[in-house]
Amino acid sequence: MGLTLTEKILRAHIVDGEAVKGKEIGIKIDQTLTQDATGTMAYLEFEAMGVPRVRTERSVAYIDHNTLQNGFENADDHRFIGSVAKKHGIYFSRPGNGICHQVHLERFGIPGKTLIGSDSHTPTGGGIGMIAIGAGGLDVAVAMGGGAYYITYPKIVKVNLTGKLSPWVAAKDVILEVLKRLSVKGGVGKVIEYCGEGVKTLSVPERATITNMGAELGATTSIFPSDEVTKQFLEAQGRGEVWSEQKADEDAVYDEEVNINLSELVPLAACPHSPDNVKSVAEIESEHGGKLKIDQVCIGSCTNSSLLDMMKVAHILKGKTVHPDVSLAIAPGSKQVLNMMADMGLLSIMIDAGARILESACGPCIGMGQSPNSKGISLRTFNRNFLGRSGTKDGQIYLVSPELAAISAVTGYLTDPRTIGEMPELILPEKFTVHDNMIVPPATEEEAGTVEILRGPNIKPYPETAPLEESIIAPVSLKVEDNITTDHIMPAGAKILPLRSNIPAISQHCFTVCDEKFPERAKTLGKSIIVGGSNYGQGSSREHAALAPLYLGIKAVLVKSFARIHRANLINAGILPLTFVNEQDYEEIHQGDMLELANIREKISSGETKFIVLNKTTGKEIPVLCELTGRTKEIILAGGLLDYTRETLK
Ligand code: MIC
Ligand code: SF4
Repeated sequence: MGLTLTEKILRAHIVDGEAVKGKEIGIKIDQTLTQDATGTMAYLEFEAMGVPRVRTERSVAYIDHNTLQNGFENADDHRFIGSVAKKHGIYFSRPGNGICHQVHLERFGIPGKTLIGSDSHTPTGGGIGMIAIGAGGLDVAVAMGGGAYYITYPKIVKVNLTGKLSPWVAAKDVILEVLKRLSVKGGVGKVIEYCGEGVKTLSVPERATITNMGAELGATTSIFPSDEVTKQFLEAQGRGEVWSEQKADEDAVYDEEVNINLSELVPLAACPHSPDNVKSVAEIESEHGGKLKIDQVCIGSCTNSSLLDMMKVAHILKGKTVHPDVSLAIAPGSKQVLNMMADMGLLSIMIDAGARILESACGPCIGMGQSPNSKGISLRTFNRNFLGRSGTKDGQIYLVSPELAAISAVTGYLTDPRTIGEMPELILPEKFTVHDNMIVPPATEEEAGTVEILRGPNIKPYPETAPLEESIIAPVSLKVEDNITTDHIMPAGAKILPLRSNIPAISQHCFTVCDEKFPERAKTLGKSIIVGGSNYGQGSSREHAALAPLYLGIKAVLVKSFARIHRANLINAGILPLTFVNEQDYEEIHQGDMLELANIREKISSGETKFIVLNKTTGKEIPVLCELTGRTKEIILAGGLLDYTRETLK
């Protein structure tokens, strides 16, 4: 029986466990990446492991999230990461060099290799045939130390692409269509593998848009084959020698199949406040009784900031002026993109049209500036439109393609780009401008000893952990609903992001989007439990969404179901991840109820996975599951991955 591409790469990297669907496997990680908002923690954790030099083939530390530097905190963090990188064998991509995923694709990714990154959009690398997975910072730290990365051996979904995109219909519309069909939980436990005749009609940046936003499906990752198109892209980057063909066997067997005829797709938008709330322009117009007037357009983010995207945008803006009621902001994805935009004259077209050019960084995507006006309608080429993420709580964010964004910025309302007229053939240059002068190589092993680590006062150590208690008796400090994102649990934005290296300070903002009093209440209670609905913890990989609760005394989280990375982060932090056996029991627990998990340590040690939670307030017994395998069981018993790893890596 033939193998899928995912299985081929996974099997070539398995170091622990067996290739059996649903079972846990440990894979060898060839490359890692971090960004600054999760990076300081990851490097503190790496330091705590006591490994002198990274044991991966390539590790890169990017600075792209916290570039506002509104105070000393961000700059201190950048300096800290730069010094750790230099000492421990990690390449350092300086602020201004671009968004981690865009730069990694351009300069470091290699088909057939494994990559994990402390950012949920790491699957962008799947655009060139890598198995690239988003993970918590601690998992990345372990991989840098040479440890395996553990995932559930996934189910593999074949997305069979046929046809060819019609003019002005974009790669963004492909992934929006997939999200519409599968939903934000449709990808949990699965890898999405793109196949079929339609693949060769898509360029690498288009493929990367699709794999990037596959994160919004909750998928482990997404992957395209590595073919002639990939080869050309890598050659244009001056890296042709790293190319290899990567593809599934002809007779590969998949667990599920989705068919998409690219020729039939139309321009789409994900409406507020979820990436799977996808509708066509016509549907949105009819819901709004006609045209939808807009206030802002933002173009950029790791999903849509490639040179190709910028070429399309410049073509649409050429000779035009941004509508007087609209603010247009454009953030190119990397220094390379920005440089080439300048050389090709695209930048002056955009400036002339009235666009506000931002630096090559995440920027508005993570609420670092450009928050829309009150109730403002903002069209963004980004990947997430969760409530409040833009920095304006009642902001209405629509996720769209660069084509749709650009034409709408000119007309002043949501506009179907197919009204633009004839689409020119936009061809990527044969050679990209390569100048890696903003990537600092690490010190040699001999010099590493003399490199001093530069720590600022905002950098506080990892919170204290303790081995799992015998029994847990604790009240419910918070009850929340379905689809809670890590942006609810640990909000980001310009005010909170600078505290990413300071868990005591950032904890004061934990869950404040849902309940402003939560941090205070949890601290007063000393220890407590959170209850939630399905797909709890979707979105970002930020381990802060587990570390802040750990600091606030959360001992267990009991929900209908978890998102993959967040569940792993809870285990890494030593917090028990519990799920209801019967989802309707969610109704049997209220905020303030006292819960008991009797003899939990003994039960988990002996391998039990099903327990009773006693609601001492109502007397009701509630069956729950806590499925921990050998390794995750040991991690929970030890009080978290850091304690567990310190021993095993020695
Ligand atoms: C995001 O898009 O939410 C982020 C900010 O890039 C996060 C990482 C973080 O919270 O630092 C992610 O996607 O993992
Ligand atoms: Fe940055 Fe936004 Fe991409 Fe996250 S989704 S890495 S914040 S650009």
